[in-house]
Amino acid sequence: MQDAQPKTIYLKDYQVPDYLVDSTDLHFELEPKATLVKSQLKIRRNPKAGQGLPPLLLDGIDLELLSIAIDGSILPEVSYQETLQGLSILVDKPEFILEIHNRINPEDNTSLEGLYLSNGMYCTQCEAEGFRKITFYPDRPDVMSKFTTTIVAPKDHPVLLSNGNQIDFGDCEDGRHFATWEDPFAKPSYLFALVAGDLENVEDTFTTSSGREVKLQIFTEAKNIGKCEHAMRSLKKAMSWDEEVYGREYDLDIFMIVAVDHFNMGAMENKGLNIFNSACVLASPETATDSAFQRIESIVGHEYFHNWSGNRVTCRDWFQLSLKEGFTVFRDAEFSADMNSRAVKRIEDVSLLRTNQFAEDAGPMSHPIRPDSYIEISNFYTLTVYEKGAEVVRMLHTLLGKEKFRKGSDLYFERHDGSAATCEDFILSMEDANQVNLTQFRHWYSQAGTPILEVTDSFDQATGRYSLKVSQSCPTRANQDKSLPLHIPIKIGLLDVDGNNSILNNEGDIEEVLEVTQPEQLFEFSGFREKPLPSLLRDFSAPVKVRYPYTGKQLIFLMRNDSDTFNRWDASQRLAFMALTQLQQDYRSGEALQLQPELIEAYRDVLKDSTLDPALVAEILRLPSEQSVAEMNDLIDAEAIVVARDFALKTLATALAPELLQRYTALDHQKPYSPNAKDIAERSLKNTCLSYLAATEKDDALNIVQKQFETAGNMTDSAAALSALINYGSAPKVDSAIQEFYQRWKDDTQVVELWLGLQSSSARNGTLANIKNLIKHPSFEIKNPNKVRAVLGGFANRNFKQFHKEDGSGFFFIAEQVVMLDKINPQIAARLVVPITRWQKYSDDLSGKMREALQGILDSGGLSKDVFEVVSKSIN
Ligand code: B3K
Ligand code: ZN
Repeated sequence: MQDAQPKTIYLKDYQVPDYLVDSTDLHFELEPKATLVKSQLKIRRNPKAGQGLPPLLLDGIDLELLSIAIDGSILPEVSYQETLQGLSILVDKPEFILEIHNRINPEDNTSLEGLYLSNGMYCTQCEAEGFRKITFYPDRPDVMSKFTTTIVAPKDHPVLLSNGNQIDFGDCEDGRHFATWEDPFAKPSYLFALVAGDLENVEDTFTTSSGREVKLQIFTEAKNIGKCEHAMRSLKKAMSWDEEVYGREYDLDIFMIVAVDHFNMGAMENKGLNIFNSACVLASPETATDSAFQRIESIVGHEYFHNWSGNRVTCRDWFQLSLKEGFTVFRDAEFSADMNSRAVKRIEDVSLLRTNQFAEDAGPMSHPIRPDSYIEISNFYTLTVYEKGAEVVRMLHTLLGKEKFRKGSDLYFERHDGSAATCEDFILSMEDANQVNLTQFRHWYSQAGTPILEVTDSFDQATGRYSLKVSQSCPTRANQDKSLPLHIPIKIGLLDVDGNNSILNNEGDIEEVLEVTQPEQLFEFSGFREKPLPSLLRDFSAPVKVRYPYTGKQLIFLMRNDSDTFNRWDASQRLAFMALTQLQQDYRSGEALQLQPELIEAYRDVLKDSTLDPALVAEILRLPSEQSVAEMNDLIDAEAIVVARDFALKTLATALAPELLQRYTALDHQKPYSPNAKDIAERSLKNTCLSYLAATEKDDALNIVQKQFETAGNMTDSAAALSALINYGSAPKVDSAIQEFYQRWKDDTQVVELWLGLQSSSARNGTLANIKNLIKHPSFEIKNPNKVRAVLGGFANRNFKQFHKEDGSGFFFIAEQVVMLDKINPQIAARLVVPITRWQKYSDDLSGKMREALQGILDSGGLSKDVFEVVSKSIN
């Protein structure tokens, strides 16, 4: 819990470690309430750290110290001191063996950091600073050590795992058994892992490009053993992909994944022993939706790719987190794009970025992808570090091109293999491998905020010259220096009156990457007979907002003709946003609401276009979420957003009902489930049509929904129908569907999580009361982050309408839960509070209520560093 004065850590204060740890031998005797940890560390003064022998500082939290010895002699109490952060030990020689014995209590560890129990299984989570909850250690990523781990446990925990290769196992004299694991690769403590439990596994092999055979194992509780196939297939695909695209081969003889029900995030890349949230690894057609299948493929890939971008080359300090996370998200996004529909993957990622990362970057926790300070590092595992970080890497890829980017990444891996690197090292490798200068590009690492590009154009009929003027600006944070101009790649095309791409230069290119580097810059093109229409920021080539005065007609033209699929979708979003803005204004000025007939016709055309990828049709049809509309508005009027979007949705649904039904019926073929891109695309469109039909609230439409609910042969269709019923069905039918679904699936953890989430995101009035009942339901468990995310997170993040009720009831409820949850799991509590911290952007009534809720949290006292940082930064 909170120190007297939570301390801010600054990047500028970084210093190399005073001591290095050449080897780490760990010995665990597992007991739920009293696990004994013995560590033996071979310590050496760091030659890079200066003169003398300063005290050895070890991190340690919630540890019961039993003994300390140096070179076999127990240390007297005068030689060390226990501090709030750990231990300070007096040192009188430059090299020695330090042996520490301590006790920990995994059963009472509800923070899910360090060593804890999940359904009786021991498991660990050490990133970022969880290892210090296991034993005293220099728990920082630039201390890399070779680990050997012995686990002793009762035999009702038959599986004993740690990093690396198993080198020994056997029975102990007292009836317990043991296993010893050795990891030949030096690693920081955050990559340490241990698992012990009654688990089964599926096994496979992968032969690397150099011909080595690797054993692959996925461990889970026996009841889930049938749900591992998709993850295994994804793992093998990821291993081949990394060899082909990055030339990276796996390096150990074994790669293990363990599924755990209680987990703070998606998964963790521990060396050779990845630990996964069950929801991100287990799937079967009956129980998992298409998005779950895709999520699993991408997370399995992500964690596997970390073996190089994260483990072989790790981070010097936590300010460099985006070095491994931004790069690895870029790698996993490209992997998913190669395995599925590239355009749809890009649309999904950009939607997430625009809706949530842009909001983060405009909010009180705004930070650069390489933050310059933090109170609690767990709060900086953000969309900015991950997703914007990935966009920054993508921009390098766009600017350099595929081959040069690869030369840069090869050099980076070669130079820094086996060491802890910085973002600067990454850029330097890109520069040195390609003889380019990225000085200005570096500002992306130190500057927060979403840049805005104002684009205007002009055409000179006499000379046939067309010019684009681009001005860039970037909103600054409080206490931040004036923003510097960034180096921004803008991919463009220019469409002629027939919708074809014009030729842009003497090389005959129809697409160009403009490199914007100045606050204001002019780009000229010649040889035009008529003024072209610009298609700007194709494929979303930079994480920026582009403003160009498109008319509705021009957007419809782009929607129909742009050869860049992403921009076709983007035009539909701009168009919808324009309509929703108008509707909001009309609502506030008491005008009758109406949707432009041209807009309805444009949607009808898309819906009827059988040449388009059905997944893209679905993405275009789907109106921007309330949350993304809110992000685009300078001042959020929640009620007007809800009214405008509801109106647009119902008007479209009614006007397009015949075409929606036609498309739905054509796609409603019963074929065996397969999560391949084509089938996923068809289900996506089918279920988008279904949810529009349901929004008409007509009996015949609701009968179709009911029928799909009753006959669905896979979870995607089943969940889509249940969601449509929950939002639009008549009360008795909704209740019985909810009960029926639960009775059928109550023993399946992943499905129950889905079931909880669908209810908490229901836009129906009365949802908050239902949520208050749900948290008392036997399936809810406050100590399980997935359940918390489903019910409380679903409400605060995915239920715009009910969460933003004008009486503030949604905010006060969440605030209450945050205070309670903070005592159990500070990381999860700090995530949950975020939606109420963005009060500055809301209109007065709601912003006042949000502030009141935040103040209540602060006043409750005894907050963790996690919640304290998020709340105090937003309220001051
Ligand atoms: N590296 C982990 C995240 C750890 C978060 C700790 N609070 C998972 C990932 O990004 O791959
Ligand atoms: Zn990661």
